[in-house]
Amino acid sequence: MQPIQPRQLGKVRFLEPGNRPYRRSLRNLFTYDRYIRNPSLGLTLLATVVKDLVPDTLVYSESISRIEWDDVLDADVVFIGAFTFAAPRAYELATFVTQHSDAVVVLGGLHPSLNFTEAVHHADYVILGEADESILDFLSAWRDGRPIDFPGVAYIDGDVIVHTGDRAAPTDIERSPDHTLVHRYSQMVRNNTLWPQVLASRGCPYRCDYCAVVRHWGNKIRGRSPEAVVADIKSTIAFYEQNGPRLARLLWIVDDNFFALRTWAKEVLQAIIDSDIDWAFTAQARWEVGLDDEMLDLLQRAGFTELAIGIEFLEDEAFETYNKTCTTDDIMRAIANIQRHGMNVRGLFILGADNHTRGVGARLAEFVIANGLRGMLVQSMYFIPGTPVYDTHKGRLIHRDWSKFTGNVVHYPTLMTPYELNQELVQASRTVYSYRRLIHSLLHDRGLNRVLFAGEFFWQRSVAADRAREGRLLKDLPAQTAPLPDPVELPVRRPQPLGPPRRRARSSRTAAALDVADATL
Ligand code: B12
Ligand code: SF4
Repeated sequence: MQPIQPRQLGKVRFLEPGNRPYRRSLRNLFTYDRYIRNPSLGLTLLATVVKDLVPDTLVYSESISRIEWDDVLDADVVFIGAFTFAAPRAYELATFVTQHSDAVVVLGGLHPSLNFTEAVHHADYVILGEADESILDFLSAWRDGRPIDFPGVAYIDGDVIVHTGDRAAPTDIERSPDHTLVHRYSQMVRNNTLWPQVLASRGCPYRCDYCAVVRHWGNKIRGRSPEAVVADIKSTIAFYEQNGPRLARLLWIVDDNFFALRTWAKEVLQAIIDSDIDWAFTAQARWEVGLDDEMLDLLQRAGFTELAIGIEFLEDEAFETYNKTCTTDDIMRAIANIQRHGMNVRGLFILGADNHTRGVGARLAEFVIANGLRGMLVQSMYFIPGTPVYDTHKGRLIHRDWSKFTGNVVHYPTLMTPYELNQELVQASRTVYSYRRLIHSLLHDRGLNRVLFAGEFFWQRSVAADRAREGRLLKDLPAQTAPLPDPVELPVRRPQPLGPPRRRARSSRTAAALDVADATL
C-alpha cells in the first residue's frame, strides 16, 4: 500500500468555458450577443461551498471575461463545468491547464456527468451529478492523500474507466451563491445582457424524451425553504444593483419546473408577497400552471409578469411521440388563462420532430402571433447523449460537434432535409421578430414590454443570421448516408477504488496561444 501523502491545498479556481468567449462591444452593452451571458449559477454555488474550505477560491466565466492564466496555472485544483454546447471548449481548457500546470483538473456539470466516458479523457477526474457535497469530499480526500473512492467520481485507470458508483443527491441545497466570487461580475451588473437568476428547486417529475435536465437532476423534486429563496432573491438583487438601479428590474427563477411541488410553490410565492421585494419575475413552467387559478393569482401578486412555457410542439402527434403529456388544446387554454391573469406568455418551441414537414416554421410564427405570445425561443431538436431521443436518433446525427448543439440543426429530419429544417427555423424567427413588429412594439407597447421586445428583436435577429449562415453549410450536405460510427469507448469498471490520476505530456502551447484560439471560436 502506498504511504498517505498530504498535499497542499491553498488555491482553487473554477472555469466556465464559453462557446463564444466574451468580447467587449457596443452592442454587447445593450442587447444579447447570441445569448444572455449569465455566469454559471452552478459553478458559483460550488465556489461558495469550497471557499469555506479554501479561502483563495475564484471563478472565471468566459461568458463575461477572459481568463487570467497567471492566476489559474498556479492553482492546486482547477474545476471546469460544462453544458453540452460548451463541452469542446471545456476540454480545450482542461487540456491546456493539464499541460501547463501541476493542478489537478476536474470536470463536472451536466455534459461530463451524462457523458463521463467521453469527459474522463480530458481531465484527471470527473465528478458526477450535483456536486454540492461531493466536491468537499473530493477536496479533503485529495488534500489528505486519501483514495478518491467515494461514490460519484469517474477517472481513467490504465485501460479502464473507473466509476465509483452512483451518489445520492445532496441533502442540503439551502446555500445561496456568492456572486462576488466571479471575476469581474460586479463590474458587469448593469449590462443588459445579464439577468439576475435564482434557483429555487431541483428536479422534475416528468420524463420528456428529449430532456437532458431530468436525467441530470432526477425525478424527485426538491425545493429550498421559502426563507432561503427569498434571501437569495434579495442578495441577488442587491448584487445587481450595487452600482445603481438597472433598466430592467426582472429576475428569472431558473427552475425547470417551479410549479411541480404545488404546495411548496405557493409557500414560496406567499413569502415573496410578504417580503418587500418590488421586482418583476419570470419563471419556466409547463402548461398545467395555466389552468391553476389560485397559483396564477399568487404569481400575479408576487410580481410575475411572464411565464416561459415549454410548449415545444403544435401537434398532438409530436407530444405523444416524445412522451410529453399534453395536447394542443391544453396549451391554448393555458395561454389564454395566463394572459387573463395579466401575465405575458413566452413560448419555448422545438422544430425538427419526426412529423414536421415544410411550412412548420410559418405555422409556428402564425401560432405565436395569433395567440399573443410576447416572446419565442425556437430551436431545432437536439440530441444529448443520455436522453431517449439520442438513443433513437443517433443514427440520424449529422455530426457530434457539441459546440453546435445550441439549437442548430444537427440531424437528418424524417420528412425534410436539414437545410429545409434550418430555413423553417430562420423563417419562424424572422416572422415573429420582423421590423414591422418591432415598429409596432415601439409605438404601442409600454414600459418593460417595449424594452424587452427591442432587446429580443436584436438578439433573435443575430441568432437567425447565424442560423442562416449555418444553412449554407447544410445546403451542401449529401443526402443521409451511413450513420455516424459510435465513439470507441473504454470499458467501465464500477465501483472500484482508485489508481493514481493519469497525466498527459506537457506541451509548449502558451496561454497566449490559447487566447488566439479564443478568437477563432
Ligand atoms: C439559466 C440557464 C441558462 C442561462 C445561464 C447558463 C449558465 N451560465 O449556467 C442562459 C440564459 C445564458 C442560458 C443560455 C442557454 N442555454 Co441554458 N439553461 C439555464 C438553466 C435553466 C438553469 C441553469 C442553472 O443555473 N442550473 C442550476 C445550477 C445549480 O446547475 P448546474 O450549473 O448544472 O450545476 C450543478 C451540477 O451540474 C454540478 N456542476 C456544475 N458544474 C460543475 C463543475 C464541476 C467541476 C463539478 C464537479 C460539478 C459541476 O454541480 C452544480 C450544483 O449541483 C438550464 C436548465 C438546468 N436545470 O440546468 C438551462 C440549460 C443549461 N440551457 C440549455 C441550453 C440549450 C441553452 C442555450 C443553448 C439555449 C439557446 N438555444 O440559446 C443557451 C446557450 C448559451 C451559450 N452559452 O451558448 C440546456 C443545455 C442542454 C445541454 N445538454 O447542454 C439546459 C440544460 C436546458 C434544457 N432544457 O435542456 N441558459
Ligand atoms: S417537463 Fe420540462 S424539465 Fe420536465 S422532463 Fe419535460 S422538458 Fe424536462
